[in-house]
This record gives sequence, C-alpha cells and structure tokens, in this order.
Amino acid sequence: MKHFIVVGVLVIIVAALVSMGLGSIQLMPTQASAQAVPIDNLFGMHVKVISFLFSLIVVFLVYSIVVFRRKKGEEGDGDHFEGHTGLEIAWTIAPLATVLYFSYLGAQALAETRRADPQAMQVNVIGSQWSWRFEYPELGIVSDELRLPANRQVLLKLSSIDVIHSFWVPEFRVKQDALPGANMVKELRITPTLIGDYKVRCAELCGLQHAYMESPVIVMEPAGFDAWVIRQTALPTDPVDRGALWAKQFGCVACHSTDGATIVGPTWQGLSGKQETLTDGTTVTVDADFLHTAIVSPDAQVPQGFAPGIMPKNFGDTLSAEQINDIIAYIESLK
Ligand code: HEC
Ligand SMILES: [Cu+2]
Repeated sequence: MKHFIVVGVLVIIVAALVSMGLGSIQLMPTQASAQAVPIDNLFGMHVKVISFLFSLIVVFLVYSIVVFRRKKGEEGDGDHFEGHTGLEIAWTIAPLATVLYFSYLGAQALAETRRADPQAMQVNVIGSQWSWRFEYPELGIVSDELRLPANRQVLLKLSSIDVIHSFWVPEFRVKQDALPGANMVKELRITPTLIGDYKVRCAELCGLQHAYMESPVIVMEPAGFDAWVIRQTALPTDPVDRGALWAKQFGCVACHSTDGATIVGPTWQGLSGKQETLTDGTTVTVDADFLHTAIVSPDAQVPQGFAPGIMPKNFGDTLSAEQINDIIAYIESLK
C-alpha cells in the first residue's frame, strides 16, 4: 500500500510537469479565427490526458525498475498477485468513459466550427495547378489573394478545375479539400478574428509545382476591406494592364514566365512574332491567331520541347472573348 501511495503522488507530479512543459512550448500557430477556439480547447484537453497516460506508464515502469531490483542472491519470482477483478473493471470502465466523453466533446467542437451565420460573405475558391483564384460573387471581384474583413464569417465554396487540391490556412485551423467536378463543391466557414497576413497552402500533393501553390491571405479592418473592394472593381483601361491582371488571376503565371525562364510551359517573353517549331516538325510564326488557338485548345499546336495535356483545356469557357484578347495584347507587349 505504501508503494501505491508513493507512485500515485509521483504520477500526479510528473503529469503536471509534462502537461505544463507541453503547454509552454506553443505547439500551435497563432490563433486567428473563431473556429480555432473550440479546436484549440479540445487539443489542450488531449494534451492533459496524454500527459497523464504518459506519466502513469513511465512512473510505474521506472519505480519498479529502481525499487524492485533483484537483490544479490535472490532467486524467486518476487511478490505478486494473480487476477484482480476490481482492477480489471476499473481499467476497462475508465478508458471507455474517457473515450466516450471525448467523442462527445469532439462532436460538439465540430458542430461549433460549422455553425452558419446567415450574414456570411461568400467567396468561391478555385484551385488549379498551381494557383488559387478567389471570386467574390456578391462584389464582382476576382483576385489572386484572399482578402477578408475581420470578425465577419466567410463562406468558402471550394472547387478545382483539374486535380484534388486542399485549402489550408494553419492559423484558421480548419482545412478542406477542393475537388474537381461540377457537383463536388465543398464548403468551409471561417470567421477571421485577428488582423494580419497569412498564407493559404495547398495541402494535397497535386503535381510538379505543388510546393509553391501558396497565396496571400490578408485579414483587414472592415474599413480597409471596403476600400480594397472599391479599388478592385475599377478595371484598368489599357488592355495590356487588364491582360496582366487576368494572367495573374487565372493562374497562367504559375506555368508561364514573362522573363525568359521556362517554368512548366514556354516563357511569354519574345513569344509574339517568334518562329515556333511544333512537335510535328512544322514551323509557324506566332501571331494573334496562333495565341488564340494556344489558349482555347492548347493541344492543337504543341511547341517542341513541351508536353501536351498539362495546360488546362477549358480556358475557352472560363475566360470571356474580351479577356482572351486582353491576354493576347499582354503577351504581344512582352518583347
Ligand atoms: C499547368 C500549367 C499551365 C497553365 C496554368 C497555363 N499553361 Fe499555357 N502552356 C502550358 C504548357 C505545358 C504549354 C506547352 C504545351 C501545350 O501547348 O500544350 C503551354 C502553352 C501555351 C501557349 C503557347 C506557347 C508557345 O510557345 O507556343 C500559350 C500562348 C499559353 N500556353 C497561354 C496560356 C494562358 C493565357 C494561360 C492562362 C489563362 C495558360 N497558358 C495557363 C502550361 C500551362
Ligand atoms: Cu494543389
């Protein structure tokens, strides 16, 4: 009995120390959304239970090794007892009750992260190899960065135009896959609470440039957000400037450089007017018609040294005729 009291006290002391130690090293990134609160609370409780289980096992182990060492000349089995119904009932009921209680807490936290605010602002998030596009249908804005006003819930509708991507901002905690297919739109609700600059990362391996599939996420004062909305809704008058904007917003720049470097597709620098050799051996002069075909049906004329099937094939549907003309004007300006 004396041993059990000593071990019991030691277990409590070690559990408290381990739990305090884990609590002080900041396991989680900054907490920047309302949805992060129930998740972090649940995580904190798990850390406490884990600390207790750890010390329960380790203290018994170390205590036995030190105190019940075999003495010189000792040959027997040592003191022990066989079978103990009370103990067996206890170590069945206690973990079962703990696990059931945690499943209840988990369900509660899940419900809380999904609570819908009817005032939520909708943003369509479209993943593509290898960039993010953010559409604000109520505001008529398309952007390559996600700007959000603080303390207002945003309803993200996630989709993909090619393969599976995954929307993840660690500071917001919640994460959701973006799937291809017309009926596969997934929803995620976030209420940013802390003004600052974050990053959305793709959390699903999605090809060559997956590691660079990051976009800025900026949580702003509501007034600053409104000013941004006004700036965004005024479009540049020069087609070249508009073309540069579309190329950024529709993710062309993830694969095409404007400075001569080859990323995944050919660079756009000096493309217009160039003699292009295609994979079938023919040579053509790159003009506006060639560029138009290259954008709406990429595999029709594949330049030598590049593979077909990489560039998305649906830009003819997602871009308007004016937007395509703007992009062509932009490419033609890149001498
Ligand atoms: C996932 C990567 C990727 C994205 C995104 C992408 N492209 Fe491409 N693009 C390629 C590849 C690879 C080629 C060469 C093979 C081919 O023609 O299919 C190409 C070829 C082209 C060419 C012909 C270049 C030449 O030298 O003949 C043009 C023009 C072009 N893309 C425009 C665009 C525009 C405009 C967008 C955005 C609206 C875009 N691309 C988005 C990968 C991409
Ligand atoms: Cu991705």
